[in-house]
Amino acid sequence: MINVIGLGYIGLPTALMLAAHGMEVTGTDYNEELVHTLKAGRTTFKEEGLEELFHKAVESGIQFSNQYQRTDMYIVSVPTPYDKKSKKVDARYVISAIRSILEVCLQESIIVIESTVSPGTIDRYVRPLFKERNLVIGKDIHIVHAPERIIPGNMVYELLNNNRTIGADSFEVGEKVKTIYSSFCKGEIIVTDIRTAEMTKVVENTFRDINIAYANELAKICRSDNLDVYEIIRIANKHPRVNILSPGPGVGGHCISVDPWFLVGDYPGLANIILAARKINDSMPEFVLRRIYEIMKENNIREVGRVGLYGLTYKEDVDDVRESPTLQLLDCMEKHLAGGIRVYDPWITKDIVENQYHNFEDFLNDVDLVVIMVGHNHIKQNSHMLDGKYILDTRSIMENEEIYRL
Ligand code: SAJ
Repeated sequence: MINVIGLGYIGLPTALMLAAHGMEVTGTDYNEELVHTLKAGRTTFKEEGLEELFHKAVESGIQFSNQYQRTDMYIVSVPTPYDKKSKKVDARYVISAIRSILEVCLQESIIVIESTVSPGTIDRYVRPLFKERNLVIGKDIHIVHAPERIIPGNMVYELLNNNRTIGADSFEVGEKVKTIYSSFCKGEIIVTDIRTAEMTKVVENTFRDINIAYANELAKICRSDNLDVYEIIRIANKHPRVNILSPGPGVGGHCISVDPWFLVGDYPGLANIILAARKINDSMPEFVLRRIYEIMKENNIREVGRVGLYGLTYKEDVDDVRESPTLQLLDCMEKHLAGGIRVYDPWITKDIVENQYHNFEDFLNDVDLVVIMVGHNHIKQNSHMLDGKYILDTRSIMENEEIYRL
């Protein structure tokens, strides 16, 4: 039996996928409410194809529990936040999950860590936990790192089709874990050592952060010289070896805006482009704020209360608000003691910020300037409702020529 620890954005789809492909699976989470919801037959977040997968897994007998199970195979997918000051990975949830596993696991268990960790974390924080208990690694217990790679919004497809990396101390254990993932994964599965797997994952997300930063820096340069960055990127991308990403209001999500900091924190003085990229992406919400003030001035909009931010999530068509550019922008406004801006997101039903609306029409009635922070399908389908409003489109999703862009 496989015990999946942590039933969040990664753990839940992974547990469901394994169960739906014939594995005996128990999903464990310490959040009682979450386990209760799953046991009652409801999923805990929205994601394309998740509902269907959930039903398949339930039919195949998946169990949910608050308890760690006595078995010989664990997959750990708990959060790995970073310490905002030191920029280093905060491995406390991984450590406590492993401690709890060691209380109950069978001899020769394999513990797979899917959570993203910075290079060296397993050596520094995980191996000592085994030594504390006089467990011989490679004999009494095995540790594996199989970093997740799926993108929110397309998780189910990517779980099935992405290539994967498995880091293990021995080829045999790596191959054993590969067999389990092969039950559903159609992509190539590469077995390597643990430090390489740790580094690879962080490097992938940093690559994307740097590329987004380039697009964002171009947006700033073009704005300063009155050039159309979108047209320039469109033309440049016709070159066979150029693929510039899209500028935006900042980088959010729990991965790309976090993982590069691990490299900055662990390799001070060496991670220079990486640090610069982080700073550029983190400066974007403030850049948007300055654009808002410019547009207000130009159009005689006197009150911030007549401005509305559309979108609270970190990207389109997901309900995840972690590190979202809109939240960063609201933070930035608070620092400047500016309040009163209106906010609406069709994907967020809970009240999480001040002046948040749950009805699109009410929101539109109260504002003159709509700032599109997220390109949800909802706004694309309802773009006609914005007629007569000033629009700042930070994602460049609207066709209309007359609107403001970054
Ligand atoms: N963004 C831009 N411009 C772009 C692309 C993205 O501003 O051209 C913004 C998005 O709006 C968002 C942020 O960047 O705020 C990140 O979004 P994303 O869609 O690029 O990535 P995530 O964070 O949803 O998922 C990433 C993926 N990693 C890579 O693409 C290298 C995913 O494969 C990983 O599994 C995930 O991080 C993770 O968990 O590490």
